Amino acid sequence: MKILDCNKLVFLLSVAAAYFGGGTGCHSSSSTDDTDSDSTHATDSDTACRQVLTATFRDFTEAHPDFERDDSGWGPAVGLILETLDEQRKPIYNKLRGDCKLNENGTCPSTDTWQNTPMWGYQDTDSDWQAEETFFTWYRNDDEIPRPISWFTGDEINRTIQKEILLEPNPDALNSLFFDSSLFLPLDTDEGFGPSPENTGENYLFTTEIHTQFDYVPKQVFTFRGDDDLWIFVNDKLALDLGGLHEPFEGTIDFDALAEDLEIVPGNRYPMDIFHAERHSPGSNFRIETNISCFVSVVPE
Ligand SMILES: [Ca+2]
Ligand SMILES: [Ca+2]
Repeated sequence: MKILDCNKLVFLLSVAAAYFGGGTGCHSSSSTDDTDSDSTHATDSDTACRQVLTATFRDFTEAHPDFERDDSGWGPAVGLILETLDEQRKPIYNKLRGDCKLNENGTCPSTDTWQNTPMWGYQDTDSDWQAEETFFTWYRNDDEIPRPISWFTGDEINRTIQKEILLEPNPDALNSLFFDSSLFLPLDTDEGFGPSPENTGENYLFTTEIHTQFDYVPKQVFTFRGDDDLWIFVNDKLALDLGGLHEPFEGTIDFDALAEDLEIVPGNRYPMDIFHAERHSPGSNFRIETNISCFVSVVPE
């Protein structure tokens, strides 16, 4: 599969719809990309079916205890969140530790000893995150986070920036869209908190929140590969669970195979809610491949 370098990735600032080609997360521009993005997006409205995912990025630094945390080096931790969304369409912390930590084969080791044991918050230094109250901040704006908080000494926990991720036609597959970055740094060094960790010179440590809708037709699939945490909800039900700090990992939603569980029927439009976190430098991989032809953005109020 072709891997595009950073300059092939186009992020479009949704807060300035007339602006294309800048703020790409890359450090130089590409005239070819500018042509592609203009032809695809210049006349689209926010509610149209588009080959774009509108993303809310929240920038963090290692001052947050869940970011640049010691990494166990294993695969995803399944079951860190519950299998439904809360009333604000945010993921819900699982007070148990979840089902298992996947191995490199994508299976749960039978000898796993931490299955469904309670999380102990601050005492649990080996867990993938610190506590329910720290996870609460991942997908909420700084001014939505109640104060005071005991575990953070700075003024701002996060800074929110909205951008768009352009899905491009996949040159290796018919009727397929993709986005691929092996250095996924959508926030420039002059955005958010700037370089973090500072010694990397790049802006790692951020979360990605996407709310969209799609029209379900048979044989659709959606594949994600990346690090770190990634959860996808379809029709308000957890459809892909790659949570936790981990190496790049891949998972696929086969909508037909999951149709009964997700309670979806061809011919109808359903919500898809995507939650990602880049929580440890230096790796940041983010790859989407799907034969869903377009998405209807649901921009948060
Ligand atoms: Ca950061
Ligand atoms: Ca990472």
